[in-house]
Amino acid sequence: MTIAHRTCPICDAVCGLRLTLDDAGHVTSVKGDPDDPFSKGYICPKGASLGHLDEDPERLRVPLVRKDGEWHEATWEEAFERVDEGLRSVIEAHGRDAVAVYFGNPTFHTMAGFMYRVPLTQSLGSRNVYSAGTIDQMPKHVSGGSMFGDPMAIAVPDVDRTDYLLVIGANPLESHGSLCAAPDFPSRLKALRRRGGKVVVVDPRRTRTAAFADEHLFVRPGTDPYLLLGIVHTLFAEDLTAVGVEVNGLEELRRLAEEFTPQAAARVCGVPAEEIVRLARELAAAPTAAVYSRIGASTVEFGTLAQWLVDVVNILTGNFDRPGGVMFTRTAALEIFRTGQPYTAGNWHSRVRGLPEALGELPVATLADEIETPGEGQVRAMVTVAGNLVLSAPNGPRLDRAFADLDFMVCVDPYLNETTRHADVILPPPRMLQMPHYDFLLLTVTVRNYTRFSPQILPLEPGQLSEAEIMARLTMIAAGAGADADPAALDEMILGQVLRGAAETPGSPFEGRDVAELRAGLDGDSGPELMLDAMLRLGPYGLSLAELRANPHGIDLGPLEPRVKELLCTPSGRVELAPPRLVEDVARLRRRLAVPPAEILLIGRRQLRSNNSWLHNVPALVGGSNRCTLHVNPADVARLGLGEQAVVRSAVGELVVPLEPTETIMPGVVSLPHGWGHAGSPLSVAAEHPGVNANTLTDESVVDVLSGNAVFNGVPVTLSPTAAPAT
Ligand SMILES: Nc1nc2c(c(=O)[nH]1)N[C@H]1C(S)=C(S)[C@@H](COP(=O)(O)OP(=O)(O)OC[C@H]3O[C@@H](n4cnc5c(=O)[nH]c(N)nc54)[C@H](O)[C@@H]3O)O[C@H]1N2
Ligand SMILES: Nc1nc2c(c(=O)[nH]1)N[C@H]1C(S)=C(S)[C@@H](COP(=O)(O)OP(=O)(O)OC[C@H]3O[C@@H](n4cnc5c(=O)[nH]c(N)nc54)[C@H](O)[C@@H]3O)O[C@H]1N2
Ligand code: SF4
Ligand SMILES: [Mo]
Repeated sequence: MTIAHRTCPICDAVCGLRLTLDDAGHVTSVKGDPDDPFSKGYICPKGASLGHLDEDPERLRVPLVRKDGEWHEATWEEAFERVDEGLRSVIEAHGRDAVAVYFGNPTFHTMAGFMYRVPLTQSLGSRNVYSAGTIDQMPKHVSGGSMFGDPMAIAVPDVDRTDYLLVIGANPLESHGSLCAAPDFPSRLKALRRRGGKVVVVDPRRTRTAAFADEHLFVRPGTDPYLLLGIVHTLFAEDLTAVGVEVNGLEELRRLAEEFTPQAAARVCGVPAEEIVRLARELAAAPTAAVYSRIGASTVEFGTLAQWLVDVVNILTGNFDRPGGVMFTRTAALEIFRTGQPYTAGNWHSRVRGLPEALGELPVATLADEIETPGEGQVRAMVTVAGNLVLSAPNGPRLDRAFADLDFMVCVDPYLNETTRHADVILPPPRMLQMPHYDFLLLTVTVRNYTRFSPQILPLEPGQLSEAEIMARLTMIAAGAGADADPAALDEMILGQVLRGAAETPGSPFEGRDVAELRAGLDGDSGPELMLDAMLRLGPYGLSLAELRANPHGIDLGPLEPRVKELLCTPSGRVELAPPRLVEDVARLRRRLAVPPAEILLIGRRQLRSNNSWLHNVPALVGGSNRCTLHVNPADVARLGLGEQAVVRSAVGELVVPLEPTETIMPGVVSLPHGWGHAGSPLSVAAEHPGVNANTLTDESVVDVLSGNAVFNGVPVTLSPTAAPAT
């Protein structure tokens, strides 16, 4: 029997786990790690199932290669040769832009994903770079980039010290938090209320978080910017502003908000005018307050405006960059990547629809256009890493058809699923417990400064490849170095760049040092570990991998401290309250007022035992309450004469779905979870609990214009009765 400690890699809460393994390497129990100073023993049902997930007998153990429509198990050499041939022939015939790459959500939860995403992108040399960013949080990056100059500057609510938390379009009691890593959100919110604080939730559904809160207000999907402008209007009108940082654009903001009176906002968003006024007054009066917002106000038509206005309200009420308000984490490893270069957006545009680049990426909402539309630069090959776009992207079924037409596709993924079934080659990473783990990115948004490294628990089997080696070899192939290039050479190149950069940077702990000597002093068993060691040593706490190994439960690095002055890199050196592109987009918001609202709007929802599309093959996580049903208000069921199921139609598709009538959703709104739609899947448990693909209904032609982000919430649909069995 062995006891091992490890951070849970599934969601953003970074809980510490305590695993027990038998001599054969089977996980016999998973508990929360009581000695983790951040998560203090908390665990959710997904973390508790980590052993089952990791040992899923249907995970791929060797590469799969498709020949004449049939899957064959292959050696790594055969698989990489096939990848080399496939990518080379597309690049030779059609150029580098003909290869698109997608980095899915788990890329941002693995060490290999963090380390090789940029090198792989650079070696592909294609403009067709996509990631989960544009089906999730790109609006936050664009608004942060525009206001603070740094698109990675994301302020997190200081939930442990705030007196007032306004949650707009997030459900942390089921999602466990996002762009805000706070393990055991329930206890943190309970503590907030125990110390006399208040929690208010704005959501078209009375979610678990809303039911827990002191107050819940229903809002019409997609209308949060009107609500927020109503709050801004009130703060100015009642002289309640208390700006504590240096800003530009205060007067312009005041003028902009003039027409959005609480009464005008109320007509659109459905929150009564007196409630909007009260929210503004309460935010201003609370000793400290934080507005926190996620998917419900990000994957919407005005996502960037919503995310901007959230920070505007935090700034106007004096709650920005101060304890109890919203604050910036100081990370142990990632500070060296803050470039100090002001952010620019829309540096190029997508070929077919002319959508803007953001953070070096194009919007997932236009990937199908780029594959289907002939001409110079048409996408003919696809590389996916940790993504299942057929279920995750807007109008997933269109991508399903588009992927079938590609000349070549390679997927780095442990499963043969709805997306990877189109691949010519699937390269499976090893089990999670066979990889070291460090949350480079999630640790940039923790509500306390904290760090924790998890060493690899189980060895690789003979001949098995780590995810780092898979990514490195893919990168070398993309760079034209061939199928048998040595991945260690790439690691040395990347490490050399980092060390050289540090040696040349004035004030860096490595300034003026010899690169070879620095390299010899690094500690780690793999490229990503060596990289982590370098980054920790260069970081503000002067840590090292050895120190992290010596503290297997993690290290508390103290409460968040004000630091906007260090991060700010706008050309003006001030926080921009009224960035021109955002101000311009308010015109679109104004025009929207003239468009009559749809009768029924579709939104999504997350379920406690799901995580996007990939946990449905674990028996303990499917069934019971974890079902793919449409939440609909009983008044709508009666009005439309619906039975146990209904036909839901949108501009792009239709579905037959089982209904779950519930008063917890506002009339005129229906909610369907995403990540389902496993009918016919080779994954046997998932196929028994298929559900339907919510993204059959979401419309890829509608995006948040500024960020190109997909719209999953506020999709116009119609509902009608059906007698046919649910599909
Ligand atoms: N309608 C609707 N659609 C949505 C959303 C919504 O709210 N509504 N939410 C969106 C959001 S926020 C997100 S982040 C996206 C997520 O969408 P995707 O980025 O497509 O991610 P997943 O669906 O989680 O698919 C993850 C894939 O990674 C594989 N995988 C798991 N672990 C590993 C690993 O360690 N290494 C590798 N290489 N692969 C691994 C899994 O097998 C699976 O194929 O979905 C989006 N889609
Ligand atoms: N259990 C579980 N946890 C997860 C995931 C999962 O799939 N399952 N996915 C992970 C990922 S990738 C992410 S990005 C995070 C997301 O984390 P969250 O954003 O907290 O997750 P959601 O449950 O999508 O919360 C969005 C809320 O917005 C509401 N909403 C919808 N439309 C609107 C609107 O127009 N306005 C307002 N104000 N509210 C609206 C929805 O009803 C929902 O309650 O969760 C992560 N954690
Ligand atoms: S809340 Fe997230 S990180 Fe914590 S145990 Fe559950 S899935 Fe893992
Ligand atoms: Mo996400």
